[in-house]
Amino acid sequence: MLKVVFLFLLGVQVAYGQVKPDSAWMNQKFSMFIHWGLYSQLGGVWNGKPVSSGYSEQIQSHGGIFSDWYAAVARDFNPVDWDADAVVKLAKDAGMKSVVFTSKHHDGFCMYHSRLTDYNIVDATPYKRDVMKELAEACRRQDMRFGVYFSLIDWHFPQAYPISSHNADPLTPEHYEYNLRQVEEIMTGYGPVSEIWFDMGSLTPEQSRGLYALVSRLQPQCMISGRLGNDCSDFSVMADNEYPDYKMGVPWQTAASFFDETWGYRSWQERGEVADKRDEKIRSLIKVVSRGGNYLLNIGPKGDGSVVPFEEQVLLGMGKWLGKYGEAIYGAKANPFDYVPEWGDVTARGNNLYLFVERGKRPERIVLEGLRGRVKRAAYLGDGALNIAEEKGVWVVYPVANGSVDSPVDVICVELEEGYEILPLHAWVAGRMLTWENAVPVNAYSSMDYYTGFRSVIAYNWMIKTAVRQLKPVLFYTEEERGKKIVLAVDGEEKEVVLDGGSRVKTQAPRVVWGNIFWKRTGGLLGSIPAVSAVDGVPEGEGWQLCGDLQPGLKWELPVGERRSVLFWQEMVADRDGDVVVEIGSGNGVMVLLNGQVVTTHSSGRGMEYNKEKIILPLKKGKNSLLIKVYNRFEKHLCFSFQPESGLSVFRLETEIYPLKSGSWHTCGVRLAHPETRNSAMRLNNLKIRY
Ligand code: H79
Repeated sequence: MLKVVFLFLLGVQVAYGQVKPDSAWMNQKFSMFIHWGLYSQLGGVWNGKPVSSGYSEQIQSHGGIFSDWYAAVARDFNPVDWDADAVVKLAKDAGMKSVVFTSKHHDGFCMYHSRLTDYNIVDATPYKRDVMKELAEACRRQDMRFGVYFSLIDWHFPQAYPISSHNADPLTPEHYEYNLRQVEEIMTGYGPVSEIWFDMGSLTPEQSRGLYALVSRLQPQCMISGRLGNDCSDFSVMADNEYPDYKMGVPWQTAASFFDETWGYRSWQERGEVADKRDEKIRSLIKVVSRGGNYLLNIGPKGDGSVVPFEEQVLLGMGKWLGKYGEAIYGAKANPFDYVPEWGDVTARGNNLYLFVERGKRPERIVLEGLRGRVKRAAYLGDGALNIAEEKGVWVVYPVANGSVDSPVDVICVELEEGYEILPLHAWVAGRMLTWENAVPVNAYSSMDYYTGFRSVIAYNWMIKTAVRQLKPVLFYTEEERGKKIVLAVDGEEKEVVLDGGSRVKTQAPRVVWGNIFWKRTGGLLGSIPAVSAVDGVPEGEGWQLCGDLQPGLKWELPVGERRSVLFWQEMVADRDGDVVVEIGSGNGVMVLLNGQVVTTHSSGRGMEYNKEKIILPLKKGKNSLLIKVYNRFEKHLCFSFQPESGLSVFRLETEIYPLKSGSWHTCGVRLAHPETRNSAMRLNNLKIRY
C-alpha cells in the first residue's frame, strides 16, 4: 500500500505561536477584507476632482488634505445604508469563511468606539453607532469568523511620525503605547477575533514582540499577520496584490483588492464586466490555494454604508462557482508536485488530485509526471468522465474542449485508490551529493517590514534512491556555518547535529577568468528578483556602469536613498565544473543569484550597515553569470565588497547511522534546530551532504 508522500514538509520548528497556527484559519481559503472608513465618504474625490495618485483610502495623504479639513468630513459621515447582517450574508454567499474589518486605517479614524480618542465613528459622526460591534455580532449570529485590520501608523495621533510617502515609519514610544491600548480595547470588547491584520509602519523587534505578546495574552487563538514586522507573526502576508509563484512551509495569505489601484471606495473607478472580474478572481483564488495560501479579497463599501453592486455581483458569482467546484478548494492542500504545470494549477485532497486547466493552454495530453499510484477514475468535476491511461508507468489524462460548465478554467478530478505517492523530479541526485541546487527548498516569506520582505528558505528536502538498508550521511560545511545546530532527518527520523569539528578537506577549485563587475541602481522591495541578460560579458539595458574603483575585498560606498537597491553583475568563465568561493560584503539585505538561480537571500536585521560572508558558487564549465542585489533599508549609503577567495576551507563531519524504511525511495531534509523565527532564512547554502 502506498502512502501519500508530500515532500513539501510542514515540520518546521516555530519560535512564535507554539499553539498556533490555528487549523481553522489554515483551512479558510477564502475570506472577505473590508476597507471602510472616513475616506469612503470621499470616494476618491476631493474638491470635486478625482485624486488619482495612491490608494483612495489614503486620499488624505495623496490628495494633500489638511488634517482639520479631513477630520471635518466626519460631520457628513452618516452611513444610513450600513447593514452588518447583509454584509456577513454576502460573505457567506460568496463562500468566504471570515471577515476582516478595518478598525483603524492610516488616517487614524476609528470605526469602533475607542475610549482613547473621540476621532471615532460613535463620537465624531451623526451616525453614532459602533459599526464594528455590529459586524462582530452579525458574524457571531451567522457563524462567520471575525477578524480586524489595524494600521500601525496613524496620521491623526499627535505624537506619531508625520505622513510619509511610504507609510513605513518607525513608531514613537507614545504612539506605540497608544496602539497597545487600542489593540487591548479591540481584543477585549468585540468577542473572539480570528485574526488581527496589522499593517505598515516599521517597528523595532521589541515593539513587534510587545504587540504579539499582548494579542496572544488576550486572545491566544488569534492569528497575527506578518505585517507586524520582524517575523513576529503567525502567518506571512505578501505585498499588496502580490501572488507568489511558490509554495510555502508556513501559513500565508495574499490580500487583494478588486482593482490594484485602490482598496477604499473610489466612485470614479472603471470597473468593466462583472463576468471578467469574477473569472479573474476565481483564477487568483485557485493560484493562492494551489500554493497553500489563504485568499483575502477586499470590498470597499461606499460612504453611505452600501456595498458597491459590481463587487456584490462578482462575489455572488464566485460563490456560485464555489458551490460547484468548492471541493477542489476547501480543505485542499497545495500542489503536491514539485513543479507548476504549464497548463494551470493543481490542488490535492484525500485521494483526489484536482487539475485546473486553462483552456487557452490545454495540451492534448496532460502528463502527470512523478505520480505513482492506481487511478480509479478521472472526470470533469461535476461534469463528464474523461480518459486517463497509464503509459510506460506515467499517468496521462486526455482533456477535451470545454469540459467544465460555468467555469473559467476546466476542473479535472483524478481519483486514486488507497493513496498515492508523488516523486519530485528535481530532487534526487545521481551524484550522491545533496546540495541547494538539487534540493526542494521549503520557502517562507520573511519580513522585517513591508519593504524588507523576501522569499526565505527555511529547509531543504531531497528524495534519494538507494538499495542499502541504512545511511551514514557525511556533512560538508564551511566556517560560515560553524556552530549552527541543524536537524538532519532521514525517512522521518530526526537527529540534531552541531556543525562543528570534523576533518578539514582540501578542495580543488576550477580555474576562473573573472569578468568586469558592473553596477546599476534599482528600486525598493528586497524580495523582487531582477532579470538581467548579457552579451559578451556586458549586461544589457539602461543604467549599467563599470565598477571602476572597486578594490577586491574593500568596502565600496555609494550614496543611495532608503529602500533602494543596487545590482552588481559579473561574468565568470570556468575551465571545468567546480566550486569557487567568493566573499561578499553587503548591507541591510542581499540576494545572490548564480545563473539565474537564487543561491541565498537574507536581510541582516535592523540597521546592520555592513557585513561579510563567504559563499560557495558551484560553477559550470564555460560562462557563468553572477547577479548580486544589495538592499539599503535604513542607511544614507550602501556598502558592497567582493573578493574571490583562493582557498576553500571545508570541514567533513560524519553523522550517526540512520535506518532506512523499506522501499527504494527515501526522504532526507535539513533545517535549523532553533530558528530565530519560523520565517528566518536558514542560510545553509554552503552545506552539502553525501550519502
Ligand atoms: O490597506 C491597504 C493599503 O492602504 C495598505 N495596505 C493595504 C492592505 C498600504 N499602505 N501602504 N502600503 C500599503 C504600501 C504600499 C506601497 C505600494 Fe504603491 C503599493 C507601492 C506600490 C504599490 C501605492 C501605490 C503606493 C505607490 C503605488
